Amino acid sequence: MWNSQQLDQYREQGFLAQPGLLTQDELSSLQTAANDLVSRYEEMVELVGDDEDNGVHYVKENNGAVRSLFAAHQRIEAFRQAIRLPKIAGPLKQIFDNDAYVFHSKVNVKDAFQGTVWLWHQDYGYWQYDGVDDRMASVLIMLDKTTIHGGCLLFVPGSHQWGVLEHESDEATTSYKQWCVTKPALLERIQDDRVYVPIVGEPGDVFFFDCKILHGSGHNMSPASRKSLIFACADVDNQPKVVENPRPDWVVARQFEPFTNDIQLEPTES
Ligand SMILES: O=C(O)CCC(=O)C(=O)O
Repeated sequence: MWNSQQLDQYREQGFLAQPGLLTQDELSSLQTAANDLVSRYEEMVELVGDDEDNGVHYVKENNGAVRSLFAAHQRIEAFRQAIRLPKIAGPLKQIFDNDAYVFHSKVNVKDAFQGTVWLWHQDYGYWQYDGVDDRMASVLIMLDKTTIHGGCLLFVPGSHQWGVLEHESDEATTSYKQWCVTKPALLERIQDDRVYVPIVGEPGDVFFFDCKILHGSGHNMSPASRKSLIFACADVDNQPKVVENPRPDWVVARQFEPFTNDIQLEPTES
């Protein structure tokens, strides 16, 4: 569980880093599962399926490299267990002051030389269209060393307090339809490089972040691939309402079983 300083820091800057949070064993089982899913792509598609509503859903880059694979937490035991670790489920329950469910999960891959950009966005820039409110947060587990040249994430501390910025749909830049912050909205907020911080680190480092933090990441210019496992989570009382064009189950949960049931919230100590 977090102490009150950690919780305050999360609330102020919109994210909290916990370097080395996972043990080597916890990390190894996630790395093995993620490496399997990526390297045995064809085989895994046969095994677990790859359609709109079932199985692990893969997104490939235009150049053929795997970019993301969604929904593995429903089928891969190591992923199911990771989100239930008290050191991960506990802080999420503290953030919401309530139980939480997994809205979606994904392994993001930035393949060596081939992994491409995630344009500047707030996650809630996507999720606002899914019938949920902003009681949402994500946890990112680094599965590989993550460097600036490898196209690490950039966070803008405090930007979660800016409200929902103007987003537009971009289907041209990458293979994945992205909702990104418009250039005028970015120019208003980002005037120089001091505004953002690179999220670099080692395998096993964990980052919790708010659904409205402004973030993005560049192309992987390095010879090292990097993967991260991200769980997008929501307050159990924040379930998607009916919307006009619902997105499929691999990206918008239709199961709301809390993963935080075993966590007892106590008054936070400093
Ligand atoms: O993995 C990355 O580099 C960026 C991921 C991201 O921004 C997202 O999944 O929303």
